Amino acid sequence: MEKDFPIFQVMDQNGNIVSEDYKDLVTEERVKKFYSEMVRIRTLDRKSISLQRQGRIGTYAPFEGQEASQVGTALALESDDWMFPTYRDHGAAMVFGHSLRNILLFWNGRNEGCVPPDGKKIFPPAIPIATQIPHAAGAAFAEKQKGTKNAAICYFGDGATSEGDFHEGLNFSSVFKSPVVYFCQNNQYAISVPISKQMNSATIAQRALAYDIPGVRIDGNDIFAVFAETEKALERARNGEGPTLIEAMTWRYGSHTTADDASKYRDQGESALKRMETDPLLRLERWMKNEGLYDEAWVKEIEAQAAAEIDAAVQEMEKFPKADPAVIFDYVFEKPTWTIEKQKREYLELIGGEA
Ligand SMILES: Cc1ncc(C[n+]2csc(CCOP(=O)(O)OP(=O)(O)O)c2C)c(N)n1
Ligand SMILES: [Mg+2]
Repeated sequence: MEKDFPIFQVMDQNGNIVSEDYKDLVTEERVKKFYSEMVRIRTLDRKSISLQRQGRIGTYAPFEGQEASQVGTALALESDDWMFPTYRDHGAAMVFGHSLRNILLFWNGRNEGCVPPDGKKIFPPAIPIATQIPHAAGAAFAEKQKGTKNAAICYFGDGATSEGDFHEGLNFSSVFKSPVVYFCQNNQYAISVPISKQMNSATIAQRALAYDIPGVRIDGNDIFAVFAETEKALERARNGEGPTLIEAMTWRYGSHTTADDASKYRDQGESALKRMETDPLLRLERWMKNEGLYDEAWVKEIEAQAAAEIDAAVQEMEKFPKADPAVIFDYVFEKPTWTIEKQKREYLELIGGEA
């Protein structure tokens, strides 16, 4: 099966173009956009880890290593499309136009952080694994029924493909030809469970066969491959040809979350080596150097811009009015059960607040 689903690359790890058909895709302007967005989201990611370590946000899920997958997909979307992220896809949400302040509020446990800017169709990050897959199938189907050309992108990890929701979502959208792109970031781990213990099939892409939809396997650290295949899948979706499953091979360099220690279950040497060889930013840098387009002053400038933008968002997040503790009970169900009301009363009494 692995040879039926080869890993598609436009650019190899040394920054050389290996798919001549896609040469036109690689323009200086596009490279600069890809690079600067990857810097922006990496800066947010690193800053968030340090905020968590200082107790200024809650548990955080880092995505360093997966930037090409997130930026390449988000930049392929049209502004009226839908985005269904997981807890690890706020890089994609940021590139698609989410509010940075709200992304940080989310990581501070605030329900306000789930709200996208007006008109942006970005769902709250799915924490329960794979629940967003049927949501995306349904939202995309609704767009089709309304006769629009809008599509949806749905992100999930390798672990999510073991869930029933994955199969239900793919089946539904295959039958009804929902305009949705299923984008799996295969970072090869579901927390501490390696993919070899997660599934018996050699690839995730081959699961598309069961639903008679296209399944492709790509190098998720090659931003050109990500962009090209996502665009192609979106075009199919808009043309009424239904969903596509993309398996993007990648790796998270950090831990699952700030509450996890990857050294307990993963060879750190292997991760360090992967970073040297496959880092999506380094790869683009190598392309720029090969072409004589790497400009250190420009890189410093975009790094400084990203840092300033993120610092300003952190200040806004920290200035945001304090949370009302009652909201953790108020948003469980539309109408609270008597047990939740009792818990709320007891909790507010305990902390000296009012019911
Ligand atoms: C329904 C459900 N079961 C279990 C969990 C606990 N859990 C949180 S993250 C995770 C692993 C998911 O791995 P993967 O889909 O590969 O995504 P990644 O974290 O690697 O991005 C699990 C099992 C959960 N959040 N939801
Ligand atoms: Mg995973």
